[in-house]
Amino acid sequence: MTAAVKQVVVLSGGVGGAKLVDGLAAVLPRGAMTVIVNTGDDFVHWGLRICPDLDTVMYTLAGLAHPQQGWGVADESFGAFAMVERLGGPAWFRLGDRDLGVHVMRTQRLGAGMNLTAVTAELCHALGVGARVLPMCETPRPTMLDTADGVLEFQDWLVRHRAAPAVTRVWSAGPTAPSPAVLDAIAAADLVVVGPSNPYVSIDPILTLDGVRAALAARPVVAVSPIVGGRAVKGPLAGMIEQLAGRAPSPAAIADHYRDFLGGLVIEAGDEEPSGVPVVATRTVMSSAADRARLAREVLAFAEVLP
Ligand code: FO1
Repeated sequence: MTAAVKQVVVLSGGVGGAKLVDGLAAVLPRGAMTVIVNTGDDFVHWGLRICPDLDTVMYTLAGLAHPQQGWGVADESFGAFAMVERLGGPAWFRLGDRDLGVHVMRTQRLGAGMNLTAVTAELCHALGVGARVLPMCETPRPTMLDTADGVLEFQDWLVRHRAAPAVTRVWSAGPTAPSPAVLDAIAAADLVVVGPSNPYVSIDPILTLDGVRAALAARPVVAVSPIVGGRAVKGPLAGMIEQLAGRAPSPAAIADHYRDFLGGLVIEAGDEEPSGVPVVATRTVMSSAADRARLAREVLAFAEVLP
């Protein structure tokens, strides 16, 4: 690639993906980044449409995200949660009062007939988020997991069951059409970055939408490994690679998962191993805003030298 990177599209899900998005937002000019976000984690809870990965990206870019958790809002109160619990309502999924404000507004705007892309843009604008944040599709497409305890929806498995039941299959229910803006963004991208997200539950829901893998195969694509030293930086990924791919968690497992469109892989220094694609090794664990910006710069620099 020779031209300076103009439009960057990031595929993101979970906390790791949002951190890299934050670093890219810090180093790219305003208007240069579009984030395509997994909505397979979405569910209806307390009668509200909850979109965890959209909110994690939005809160992170708005500087509102809970610093340790990565998801939810900093400086939260749980007055409403405590009342719901007192009334015998579902209390396995912690919703803070400020977070609730977003779910209330999103549910109200969707109910008024707006689509999720428009509602997300409205919420991001209100919170001062400059990047374009796109849900992967407009309609619900819940991620389902076949487990030893039966078929579970994603949040039920991850939060209520603490990701304990072994997973034999991850799949998506619902329509398979990406939103039009998603395919347009990929087609217009000078570079696509796949964040350090869980390939099975955060990225596959995006890849399995009609036309997405083919669109990616026509663009330069760089991924950041979510596996460091054979372990997941956060969440249940290492066990999922062993259960679903029947192999040890490693950069090669990530490279193979994205084989048909991957141009290069950014891995943790020390994890070097043959993985069939160009690789750059650096520090990929992001513990500060400086780490996020540095990794973002290294991803962009790596993309510049790819064939
Ligand atoms: N994760 C938990 O482990 N426990 C929770 O109670 C919880 C609440 C929650 C509320 C809003 C939100 O946007 C995310 C929340 N998460 C919680 C995280 C969520 O399950 C994951 O971040 C994503 O779905 C996958 O990364």
